Amino acid sequence: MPGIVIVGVQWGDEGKGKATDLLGERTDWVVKFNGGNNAGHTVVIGDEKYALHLLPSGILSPGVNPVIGNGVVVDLAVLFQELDALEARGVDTSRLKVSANAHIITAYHRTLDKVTERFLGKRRIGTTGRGIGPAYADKINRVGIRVQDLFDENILRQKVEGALDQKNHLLVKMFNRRSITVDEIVDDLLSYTERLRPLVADTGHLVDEALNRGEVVVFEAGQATMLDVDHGTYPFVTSSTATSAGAASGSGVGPNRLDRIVGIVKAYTTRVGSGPFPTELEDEMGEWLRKTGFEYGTTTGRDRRTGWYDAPITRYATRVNGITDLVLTKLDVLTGLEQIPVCVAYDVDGTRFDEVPVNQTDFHHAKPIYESFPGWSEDISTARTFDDLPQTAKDYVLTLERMSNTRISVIGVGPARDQVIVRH
Ligand code: 2SA
Ligand code: GDP
Ligand code: MG
Repeated sequence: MPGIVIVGVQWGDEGKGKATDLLGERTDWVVKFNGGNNAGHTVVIGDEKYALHLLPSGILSPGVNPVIGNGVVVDLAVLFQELDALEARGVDTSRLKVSANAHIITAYHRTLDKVTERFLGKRRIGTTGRGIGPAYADKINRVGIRVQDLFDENILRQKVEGALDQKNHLLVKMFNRRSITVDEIVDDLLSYTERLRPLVADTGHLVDEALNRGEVVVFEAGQATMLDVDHGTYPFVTSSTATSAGAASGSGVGPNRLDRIVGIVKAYTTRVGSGPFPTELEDEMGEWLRKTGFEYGTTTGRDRRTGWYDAPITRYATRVNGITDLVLTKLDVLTGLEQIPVCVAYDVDGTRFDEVPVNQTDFHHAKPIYESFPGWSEDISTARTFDDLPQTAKDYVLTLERMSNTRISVIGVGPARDQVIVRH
């Protein structure tokens, strides 16, 4: 099975970085296909902890070829900061390739992201402020700057002029900001050209040839199903395709190259930013989950909102992504609870919904209908086989598996690389 996609099932931070890293030993390529430095993947290797934003998690495995695909938006300053920081810690980053078709995040995208959020006030999305939405908007609006544009100053200048035209009007007239000059943007972008040149490639072609040779390629999603621009809780979503379909369009290979779709799902639920979250706990229990699970944003440090496991969301993600296997993470965090509630359906203004409602207002009104399952008090962080788990923990996993109609193949019992149970 050479083409493996890793996607988030819920609202992100399920542990995709660790899952990708785990596959590292048997992987030849890791392709990031959507998002940008809004992502935050934490990988723990021995005593070392790495927080990756723009770079694919596979960069930490020697022998893996990391790729930034055409579907990614690249902030060049962040790219080189991350590379320098990893190099300083002894990680070999020399195999990284960046798609010539990836779009660039510029200073005006970052500024627009921040001022738009401020302007929206209570209606804000709660973005990471990294310029992601405005960069994708320019891509769709056909005024984006691509990696390949950096190698022709004339073209770059024309494109930046075109992109700034309407934006300066908006910045000055609507947001009371100073206008941004073409020169400052072009000079900044050109300052990266020589360092960027050797990294740039036709990455779709490279990955396709690797698949033809039978090499293993992991397509790593940023964010998650419920943040996907089409299938998530729109408008409280990110601006890219974070579901498995994006793996093909965002890396330039055909959908028939995707053999396994692995969904990463947390044993409870978290969300950063605004938007509906039926099982959210805004009480001491929620604070306990946040503290115990260490649920703070990897990129922005924001508190993550926390709540119980939501089974309809996993069923929905399984359908939308075509998930073939689930990795259940952070089961260890639930240790010590007497009872563990699981959302099995929703009550929407008196009507029962067994699946995620298609109507946004319904999802905003959805109240969880819970079933409770007995917890366990034993430390499970050293369990390495399914049978090492206490019976009630096994039952919890089997219940979630039954509710999602998909096999839970791997269970996370701690942040470290070896804290996993692989079920055969
Ligand atoms: P954006 O910046 O335009 O992508 O924000 C739009 C929404 O997408 C959410 N989003 C995320 N949610 C969870 N984790 C993400 N990455 C970081 C992490 C987040 C952090 O791993 O912790 O550090 O705050 C991520 N990236 C985007 C975002 O919260 C908005 O709801
Ligand atoms: P990602 O965005 O999906 O890659 O996830 P993040 O890295 O943002 O957040 C997941 C966090 O959970 C990280 O701090 C991981 O080190 C940690 N983690 C992953 N799997 C497990 C697990 O099974 N148990 C515990 N306790 N922590 C885990
Ligand atoms: Mg994250």
